Formats: sequence, structure tokens, C-alpha cells
Amino acid sequence: MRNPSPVSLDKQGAVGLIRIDNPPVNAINHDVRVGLAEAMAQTARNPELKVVLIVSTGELFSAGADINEFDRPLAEPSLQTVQAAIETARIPVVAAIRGLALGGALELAMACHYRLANKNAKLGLPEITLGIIPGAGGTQRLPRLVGAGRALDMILSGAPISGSEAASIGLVDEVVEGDLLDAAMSFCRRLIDDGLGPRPTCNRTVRPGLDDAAVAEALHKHARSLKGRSTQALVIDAIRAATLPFAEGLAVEAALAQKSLAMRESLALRHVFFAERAAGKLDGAPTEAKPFEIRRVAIIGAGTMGSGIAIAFADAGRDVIVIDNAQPALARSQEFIRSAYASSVQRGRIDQKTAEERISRIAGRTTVADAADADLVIEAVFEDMDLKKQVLASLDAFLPAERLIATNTSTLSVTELGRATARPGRVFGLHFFSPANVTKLLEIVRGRDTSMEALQAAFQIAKLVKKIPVVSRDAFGFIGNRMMLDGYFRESEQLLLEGASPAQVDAALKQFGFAMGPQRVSDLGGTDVGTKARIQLYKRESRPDPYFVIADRLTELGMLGQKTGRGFYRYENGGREALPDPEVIRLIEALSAERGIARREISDEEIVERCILALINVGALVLEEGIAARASDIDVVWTSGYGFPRHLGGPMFYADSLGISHVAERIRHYHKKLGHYWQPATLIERLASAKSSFEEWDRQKV
Ligand code: T1G
Repeated sequence: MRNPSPVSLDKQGAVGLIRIDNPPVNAINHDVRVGLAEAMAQTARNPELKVVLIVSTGELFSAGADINEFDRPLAEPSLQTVQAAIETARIPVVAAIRGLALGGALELAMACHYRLANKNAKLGLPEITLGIIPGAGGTQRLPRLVGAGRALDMILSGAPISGSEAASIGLVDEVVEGDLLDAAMSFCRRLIDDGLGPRPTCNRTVRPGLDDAAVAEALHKHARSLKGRSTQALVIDAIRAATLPFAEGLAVEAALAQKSLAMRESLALRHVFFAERAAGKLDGAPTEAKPFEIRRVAIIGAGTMGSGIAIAFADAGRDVIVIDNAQPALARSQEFIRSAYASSVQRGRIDQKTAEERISRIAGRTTVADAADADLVIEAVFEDMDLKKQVLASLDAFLPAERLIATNTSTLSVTELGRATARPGRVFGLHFFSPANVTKLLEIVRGRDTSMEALQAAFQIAKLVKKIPVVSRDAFGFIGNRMMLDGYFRESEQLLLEGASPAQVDAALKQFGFAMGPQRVSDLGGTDVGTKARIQLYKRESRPDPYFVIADRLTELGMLGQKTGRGFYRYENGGREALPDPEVIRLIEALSAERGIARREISDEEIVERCILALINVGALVLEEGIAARASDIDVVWTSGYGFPRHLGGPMFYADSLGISHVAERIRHYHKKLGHYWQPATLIERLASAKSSFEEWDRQKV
């Protein structure tokens, strides 16, 4: 028995009302295309119909083409076929957009003769975030509607624009304040009354075309988000073709779209898209999660992390109290919060009224008892086990037993911290990443006693503050820090001991795609933060020398990085520019000599290979030890929390793209050369001998 079509057609007077209903996001899959083609055919055969109106059910028009269909040949009718039926219809076709109209959904609407949108609609072509170009006429019709320059800007940014802005640039004909369907029906009746017919977008021309200046300007504007990418070149070629006759331009776009789909960059970005959605699902959780209501949040510790977390919850419309027994710390925190909101207003992200409303939600307090009526308490005090235990234990005295307690520790045992309270089952780690109100990643650390109910609440909290949750078991450095310490950063220090300079290592990894190299990151966060974290970690596990001997020596010497003007680099007059420091090189040479390490010229290729393979090898250990549930979770952690280039898919996806046999062979090579830290992970050896991959490993686990 065939599934009911996700597309329906009703006759409302002279209006043929086509409705898309394909939850959760009205993705335009094969069934929707079939339904649209059939509905258009029916309207064509019904002389009583004078206008066709296309709408969708639910809060959004559509999230675009079904991304799940990209890995197989597309079944007819294609979206282009549906669009041709719309564009050549004998009667006008109107699209009414509520909420999001992304990718193929906006392309569908642009093939219609008229478009309405409600005020808070969001219209965009985000294909570049998936490493592809719009493939259903977007690069041909958008320039015809808004001009080539604006079209290039919209497609290179991938960011949606509001209904009002869309109207101001001619992308939609009318913005609707009230009920969209009512407004759309009266718009259709007006078309009939005024005798207005079809208005094919394809008949419009693109004047002027895309000139080099416009291209250069757009590439400069989006340089940061497009670093290391190549899809933009295909976008430019497609939009340049928009000055050709429509059918020719469409053919050029189709060929370029096919090419973009096959590129490694797109495979990687699509992997990250689905990996982020998979990470958001809690294995073994009962489907019906008990809704956990959060009205008030208490954050203990008014440091940089505590203040950033406060902003994240105020942005989510929650009342927050920041507690610190040091008044000056509270004052600094309030200043930090004020200036963060001031810069958001300055960048046009929010208006002044919203900033003040959110600041007014955050109050400072000096006693832990003030957390009594909070639904959630997040501890973010100094990274010291005894101090944290004391704070957590003190909460039992006045915090009702059912309330949840989270710790923002980045290194300490969540299990041990939970057992300092009378409710270990309701304690878990919420590991935010600095800046906590910006970085998307939220590592949810599951202590050995943490209950499923508490974990489900943690996922709801992640959704509330718009973070990407990844669950980590409670172990040394969790997922991200473990890989950073034991793999990536440790190996970058080893390379410094063998002869590379901080500037060379950082430049090589920036070239690879990281926004910043490890030594620069260390200086930004403060070498002392790393050293203190390692001292805590050594209480759980030791590490053979050399293990961060340079960073720890810099801390000893008070060269803490940017905040003290000297670290791995020199910073003049409180500036941010990292300048090479010959004294640091001499210090490193001395540390090498102490260990009998021969120094030599090292190539950038070797630097990148060793740092990335070390990251991958520890990633495999993290999977073997069950700290991360999926290889794709590790990719989410590193792309959304540690700056690993998204267009390479994350360290484990990258390993698959290199080929696990090659990865295993190269790790064995370095194991012979460099010993201990390069012991190949058993999982890598197993996957290599099975000619398998991390993706396959994840699939088998499902
Ligand atoms: N195709 C298939 N599934 C999709 C989808 C899509 N386009 N968008 C979302 N989903 C699934 C998602 O995997 C999840 O599934 C569920 O919907 C809820 O999504 C021809 C070729 C719309 C802003 O790039 O940005 O059109 O995990 O958890 O946070 O030129 O989803 O529950 O099983 O993300 O509220 C262009 C992609 C496609 C938009 C909603 N469109 N989607 O966010 O929910 S390419 C996009 C999003 C294209 C044309 C080209 C977001 C969202 P599950 P969610 P959300």
C-alpha cells in the first residue's frame, strides 16, 4: 500500500492550494517532488483554477532538498522538472513562505511567479556549508531577482536573510505581518482581479553580470569562512553563467553542482552535518524524555568561564545568578558581561534593548546559599579538586534533592566530584569551551553514577543554550582534552624539541586549516592553565618525559603567554601580535640538550603529518576505551570545539580519507622512530587489517 503523499492539493475557489507536509523539516525528497509534479499536472488540467498557491505545514517552509538522497542517483522527477512545470504554468503560481526556506526550498520558491513571506521568515542558500553549490537553479534565478553581486554574497555566506530584507532586495513581493495563509489567499484573489498572469523568473535578465571587482570583494568578505575551501570557485563560475540564455546557464550549473557533490570537501561537510545530528541523540535513552524545566540557573565562580556560561543562559531567556565570595571577581564578571553584550550590539547581532534585557537577567551574589531556588547549579570555580568538592558538598544543605548539579571541570573526575554530594546520580559534567557563550561544543561528561534522567536533562540544557552536545565517559581529559594533550599538542612540543620553531609549527597547522596553531592557542589561554590542568591530571595518571616540558618551564618562568607579554612568543605593549622570541628558542635548545635530543631541519609536511596522526591515534584509543561512543562524535568535538577544519570532516573522517592502512603504516613508522607515544592503537591495527574505516566501525556499532 503506497504511503500517503506528503503533498496535497485542495481547490479553494479559483485557487489551487498545494500543501507540503513532510515532517520534521519538509525536506524536498522524491515523494515530495512526485507530489508536487502531480499537483501541478492536476492544476494544469483544471480550467476553473486561476492561481496556484504553494504553502507548507509546520513552522518552516522547507529545509531544502533531502540531504540523505545525495549519495545516490537522484530519482525523477527532479526538482528542475517540478520547477519547469511551475515556471511554464498557464496560470500564476505563488509561494507563501513561513519560517525557513533554505536551499532547494528557496529555489522552488524562486521558480514560482510570486513570493510572499512572513516577517520572521529566513530565506537562504546554505549549500556552501555542505560543500556544494545550489543545484536547482539558485545560481541562475537568484541573480535574476537580486543582481549577480548580491546573489554571490548570499551564496558564499550561506546565511539566510529575513523576510523584510528579502522584500527590500526584490526576492519576495510582499512581507506578511498577520496570518500568512489569509494574506496569501487575498494576494491570489488580487492577482485574479487585476488579471496578473505568470511572471517566469527565467525570462528576466542579469544586468550587469559578475565583474572581477565584485568577485574579489565577495571573496575578501568571506575569506575567513572559506579558508582552505574550493567550492567558491564553482559558485562564481555558475553565477557568471547566469548571463547566458537560461537553459544554457542551468546546464552549466547542473554540471558544476554534480562536480561539487563529488568533492572530498562536500563529503566531509555532509559527514559533519549528520555527525552533529547523531551526537545530539543519547544512546539507550527512553524515547519519551521527561521534560526538565529550567527557569533559574546558578553559576558558582565568576571567572571567564562562569561569566560566559551566564551569558549563554541569559541569551536563552533564563534568569541567572553568578555567585562568587570575592566582590572584585563579581565586579569583573559584570564588566565582562556588559562588554560582551556591548560588542554584540556593535556587531549588529542584537539591539540595545535586547542587550539590556539580557544583562538584567544576570545578578551577582556572594553566598552559595543564594543558589537555593535554582533549577540547575553549575559549578565553575578554580580547577582544584578539594575546592570543587567543598563547593558541591555545601549545596546539599539547601538545594532540594531533585535539583541538578553540573560541573564545568575540564580535567577532574566527575564521578569523584559527584560522590562529594548526596546526589551523585544527579551530577554530571557540562564542559563548556571558551568563550562559553560562543563556542558551539558542549562536552557532557557522564560520571559513573550519573542517571539516564540527569543525562537527558543535560541534552535538554544543551538544546536550550544552542550547543552541540557530545557525551564523554568520565576519564582523563574526556574526549577533546585527552586527544589535545596526549596527541596533538604533545607532538607539537616534541617537534619543537627536535628543531622546529613555534612559528613554523603554528604556520604549518594554520596552513592545514586550523584557525590557530597549538603554541599560539597555548599563549592565548595561558601556559599556566595547561600546567595546572596537567598537575591535576597527573593525580590520576602519569606521563613519561618529555610531556609538555617546554610549556611547564615557561609557566615556571612566569612566561604565561599573551597575558604576561611573553610565552612561546613575545607580545609587545600588550598587543596580540605573536613575535618570535630567540630566548624561547634557546630555552627549548637547552631542554633538548638535557634529553640528548638531536635537533634538525623539519619540514612542514612532517609537522602536519605527525600532529594529525598523533591526534588520530589518541582518538582511536578514546574509542577503544569507550570514552567516546562514535568516531563521528570525535569529529564533532574537534570541528565544533577545537578548530579542526570542518571541510576535512574532523580527525577520524580525515583518517578514513587518508586510508586507514596508510594511517597505520605511518604510525608504525613513527613508533619505530619515536617510541612510546606512537604505539599504534589496537583499533587502528584492526581496521587496517580488515581494510575497514572508522565510518564502517560506527555503522557496525549502530
Ligand atoms: N535533508 C534531510 N534531512 C534534514 C534536512 C535536509 N535538508 N534538514 C534537516 N534534516 C533533518 C536532520 O537531519 C534531523 O534529523 C531533523 O531534520 C531535524 O533537524 C537542490 C542541493 C533546518 C535549520 O542545508 O540547517 O537544497 O537527526 O536537528 O536544529 O540546491 O536542520 O532528527 O533524524 O537540524 O531545528 C540545503 C539543512 C540542502 C539546511 C533545522 N539545506 N538543515 O535545525 O533541527 S541542499 C540545508 C538545517 C539543497 C539544492 C540543494 C537544520 C534546520 P534527525 P535539526 P534544527
